Amino acid sequence: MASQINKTMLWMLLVFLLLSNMQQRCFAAKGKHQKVPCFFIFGDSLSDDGNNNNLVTLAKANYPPYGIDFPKGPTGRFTNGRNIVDFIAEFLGFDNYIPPFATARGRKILKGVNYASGAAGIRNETGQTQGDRISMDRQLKNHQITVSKIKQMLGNHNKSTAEYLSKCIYVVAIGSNDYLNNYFLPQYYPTSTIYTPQQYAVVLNDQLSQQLMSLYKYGARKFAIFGLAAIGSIPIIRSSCGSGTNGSACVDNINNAVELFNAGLKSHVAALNRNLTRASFIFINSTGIGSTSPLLASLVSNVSCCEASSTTGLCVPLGSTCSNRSQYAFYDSIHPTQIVASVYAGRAYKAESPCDAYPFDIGHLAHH
Ligand SMILES: *[C@@H]1O[C@H](CO)[C@@H](O)[C@H](O)[C@H]1NC(C)=O
Ligand SMILES: *[C@@H]1O[C@H](CO)[C@@H](O)[C@H](O)[C@H]1NC(C)=O
Ligand SMILES: *[C@@H]1O[C@H](CO)[C@@H](O)[C@H](O)[C@H]1NC(C)=O
Ligand SMILES: *[C@@H]1O[C@H](CO)[C@@H](O)[C@H](O)[C@H]1NC(C)=O
Ligand SMILES: *[C@@H]1O[C@H](CO)[C@@H](O)[C@H](O)[C@H]1NC(C)=O
Ligand SMILES: *[C@@H]1O[C@H](CO)[C@@H](O)[C@H](O)[C@H]1NC(C)=O
Ligand SMILES: CC(=O)N[C@H]1CO[C@H](CO)[C@@H](O)[C@@H]1O
Repeated sequence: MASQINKTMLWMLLVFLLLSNMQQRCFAAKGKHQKVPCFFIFGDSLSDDGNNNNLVTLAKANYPPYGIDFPKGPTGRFTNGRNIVDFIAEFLGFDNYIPPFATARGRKILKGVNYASGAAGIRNETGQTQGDRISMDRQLKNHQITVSKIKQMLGNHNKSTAEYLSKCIYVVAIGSNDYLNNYFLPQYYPTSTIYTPQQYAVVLNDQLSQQLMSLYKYGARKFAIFGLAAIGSIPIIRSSCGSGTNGSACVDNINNAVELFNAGLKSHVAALNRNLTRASFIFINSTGIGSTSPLLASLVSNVSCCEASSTTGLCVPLGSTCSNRSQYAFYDSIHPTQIVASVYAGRAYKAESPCDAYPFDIGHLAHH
C-alpha cells in the first residue's frame, strides 16, 4: 500500500515535471530570438499580405503566378515570394510573418498586425479608381481596434498595455499611390491642377505627420518610415511614358516629384524626433538604397518577370513567368521581386551606408 502511494506520487511528480518542462519549452519556442514583442505594419501593396483579398478591387494578388516562390503559394502578396516587411519580420526574429488585419484572430495579434492595403494612400481618395482599399486613415482606425483588444488581453492595465506597445516596431511605408494612383492620373484626380509638385509633397508630408502623431497616441514609440522608391522608373510608367516621345523626361518628372516628398519626409522625421522626445522615428532612404546596390544594378529592370497586363500592370492570372526570377528587378510591371525586397529590407535593417537609414537603422531601433 505504502509503496503504491509512493509510486503514484512519483508518477505525479514525473507528469508535473514533464508538463512544466513542456510549458517552458513552449514559452521559449515563442520568440526566443525575437528582438521586440510585436511588429505593426501600415502601407500599400508593397507590404499587403492579404488585406485586399476580400475587397472589391482591381488591386489583388491572391492568384498564381503571385506567390510562386512563397511556401504557402498565393496569399495576396504582390510579388513572387516574400516582401520587404516579411524579411524585416525574419530579421527581428519572429517565427511567423505578421498576419493581415483581415484574418488575424485571437492572441496572434499580440505579436503584431499588418494593415497594409494595395492601392491605398496617405489621402483618402487615392486609389479609388481601383475600387475598395484601406486608406492610411482607415488603417489607423483598424489599429485602434487591435489596441483595444490587446488591452483586454493584457487585463485592462492601461499602463502595462502602454509599456508593451511602446516596445514594438511600427513600419509605415506609404505614399507611392498618392503619386501613381492620384497626382499622375490627371484624367481622374484633380490634385495636379490644385498643387505644384512641391506643394503636393508638403500636403502629403503634413498629413502623414498627423497620421504618425495619431499612431503615437495609440502607444507607438518606435517608428520606421520608408521613403518612396524611384517609382517613375517602374516598367508600367516607362512604357506609358513611351519611347517615341521624350520618355526619360516623363520618368524624371515623376522621380523628381517623389524626391520632394522624400526630402520633406526626412525633415519631418527629424522634427518628430525633436517634438516627441520619448519616441524614435527613423527614415529609410529607399531611392538611395535602390541606386547604390550593385546587385540591383545587375538585374533586368525595364520589363516585368511575369506576363503582365498593360492596363493594370499586374500579372495575368495563370500567366507565364521569366525562367530565372533572381535576375529580374520587377515581378509584375509595378512591384519588386523577392530578391529586390531582400536588398531593401537588408539595408533598412542593417545600413550599409549612413545614407541608408537616418538617424539609424531598424536593428538599432529595435534595441533603442
Ligand atoms: C478620411 O476618411 C476617414 C474615414 O474613413 C475620416 O475619418 C477622415 O476624416 C478622412 N480624412 C480626410 C482628410 O478627409
Ligand atoms: C529629354 O529630357 C531630358 C531631361 O529629362 C533632356 O535632358 C533631353 O535633352 C530631352 N531630349 C529631347 C530629345 O528632348
Ligand atoms: C513640431 O512642433 C512644432 C512646434 O509645436 C510644430 O510647429 C511642428 O509642426 C511639429 N512638427 C512635427 C513634424 O510634428
Ligand atoms: C539617399 O541616399 C543617397 C545616396 O545613397 C543620397 O545622395 C541622398 O541624399 C539620400 N537622400 C536622403 C533624403 O537622405
Ligand atoms: C530592356 O533592356 C534590354 C537591354 O538593356 C534591351 O535589349 C530591351 O530591348 C529592353 N526592353 C524593353 C521592352 O525596353
Ligand atoms: C539564376 O540567376 C542567378 C543570378 O544571376 C544565378 O546565380 C543562378 O545560378 C541562376 N539560376 C539558374 C537556375 O539559372
Ligand atoms: C496606450 C494607451 O492606450 N494609453 C492610454 C492610457 O490611458 C490614458 C488616459 O486614460 C490615455 O490617454 C492613453 O492613450
